[in-house]
Amino acid sequence: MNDDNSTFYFLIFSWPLRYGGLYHLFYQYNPKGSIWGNIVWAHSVSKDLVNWTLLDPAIFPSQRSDINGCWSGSATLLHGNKPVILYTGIDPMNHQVQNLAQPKNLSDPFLKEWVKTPKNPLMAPTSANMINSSSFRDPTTAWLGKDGHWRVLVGSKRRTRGMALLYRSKDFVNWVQAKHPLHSILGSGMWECPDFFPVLNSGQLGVDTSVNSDDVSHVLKVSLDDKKHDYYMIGSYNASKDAFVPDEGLNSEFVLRYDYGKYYASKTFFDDGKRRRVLLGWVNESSSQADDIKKGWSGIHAIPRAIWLHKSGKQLVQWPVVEIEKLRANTVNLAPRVLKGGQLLQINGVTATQADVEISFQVSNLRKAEVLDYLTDPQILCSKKGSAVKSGLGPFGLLVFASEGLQEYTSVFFRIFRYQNKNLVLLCSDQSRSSLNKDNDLTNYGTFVELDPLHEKISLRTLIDRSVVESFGGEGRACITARVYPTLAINDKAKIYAFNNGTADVKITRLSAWSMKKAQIN
Ligand code: DQQ
Repeated sequence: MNDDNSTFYFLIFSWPLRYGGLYHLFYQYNPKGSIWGNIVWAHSVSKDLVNWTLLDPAIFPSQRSDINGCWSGSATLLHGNKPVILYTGIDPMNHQVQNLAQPKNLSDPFLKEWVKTPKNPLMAPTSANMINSSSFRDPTTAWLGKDGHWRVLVGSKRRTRGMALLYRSKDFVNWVQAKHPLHSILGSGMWECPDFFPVLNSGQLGVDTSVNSDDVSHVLKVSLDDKKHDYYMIGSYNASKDAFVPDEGLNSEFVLRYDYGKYYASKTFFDDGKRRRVLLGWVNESSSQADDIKKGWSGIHAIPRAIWLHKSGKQLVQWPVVEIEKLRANTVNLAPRVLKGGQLLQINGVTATQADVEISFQVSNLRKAEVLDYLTDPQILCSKKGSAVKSGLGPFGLLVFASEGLQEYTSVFFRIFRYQNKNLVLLCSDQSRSSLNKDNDLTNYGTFVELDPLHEKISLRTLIDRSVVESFGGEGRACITARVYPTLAINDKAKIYAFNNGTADVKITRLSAWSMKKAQIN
């Protein structure tokens, strides 16, 4: 499986239940093999975003306009709770075109059958519009303007200029390309899977995709094909010009990422029932293709995250949806304690291969913080200074998937630096020792976390599940997802530790851990 194509909450009106709903998740899927190919839209439903039931593929090649593949796209809920899907079809000439599908029967809560309009394709590259037929894909969820016209974005590029082409329609069938893209950036390359949505300027609630007022900022997220990461910008949506204006200026480049590990082709949706915006993303493999074929599957979707604007207005915050806590079993709470320089503290009593761990650290002063002479890319810093490299303040954090003799472990940790007059908190996920199988991708990941290490808690939550380690630093201000395939640290052989490999002591102010029950899948 790959890209998350769309999720929405579909209300079911039935008597006597009267009111309830199902989340519908669509994603890119190869029904004939475990590596990319033969792409259809797989379809799963859930009542809680945790337990899922797989249905038959919703959209698969059947028309001239999608005969070579049904690639990414998005759903939109039209007036009266009517879902529709716009997706990219690959036509007989291997051109990318945009198609529409609708549920056959709206009284089926599972929305099993989808019907394509015979008018497809609704948007196509022509010699007149100068669109490159191999760079025209992944329509967004549409939003409604005050003029009653729907708007949708399609990812594209012209030479090296990545862009989000804008289309408008009154009836969702006839689409007219706007003269200017919503936004474009020279040198950014192809924009895959764009997403464009409002976030409230204060608070954690979400709003519908069509909302635009003084109370919201807008987020433009794109999956940069050249970098294979999901980047976003915060700004405003100028509805009269139909243009996105980044807060950092029109010429600003993509800097912020949803996740500094493996995370791509993600999508958000507005969850009306819980009034939140939820993010779903694809986490690709660290295993080799040969191993993927052997194991018979590849690609997973990360735990859905609630997403909102940080009070600084400068970045987003992400947190696993609260429903995931239903899987927590046997809580282990450790009393606050000092973790001495060089100390390893085993966290007993939880299933180490399937766990949720929350830990907070406190440092009493920053005298021992290592001085950085120049600012380096945090990922490079994490590669040079893995968990075995000592400094004054750090590395301290968690060792997960650790084998008995520590031949294998994955470490997620903080390191505090002093750079000019600023204290910098680095969060790393170090996979270099995660597996003795060297065919795996063992790259280290890292990012700075915008937090004041003297006055705020230095917190980390890590969700561990067999081959995935999803970490949330600084209460969701920095996320790193890693894929690991240990050979020794498996089943009941795996262990979890808190560790401090710095020279200065740090205090653990909170440590709670849970074994996680299995979600019911299928
Ligand atoms: N995956 C889809 C494309 C999209 C890419 C094809 C992103 O539509 O651009 O499976 O991973």
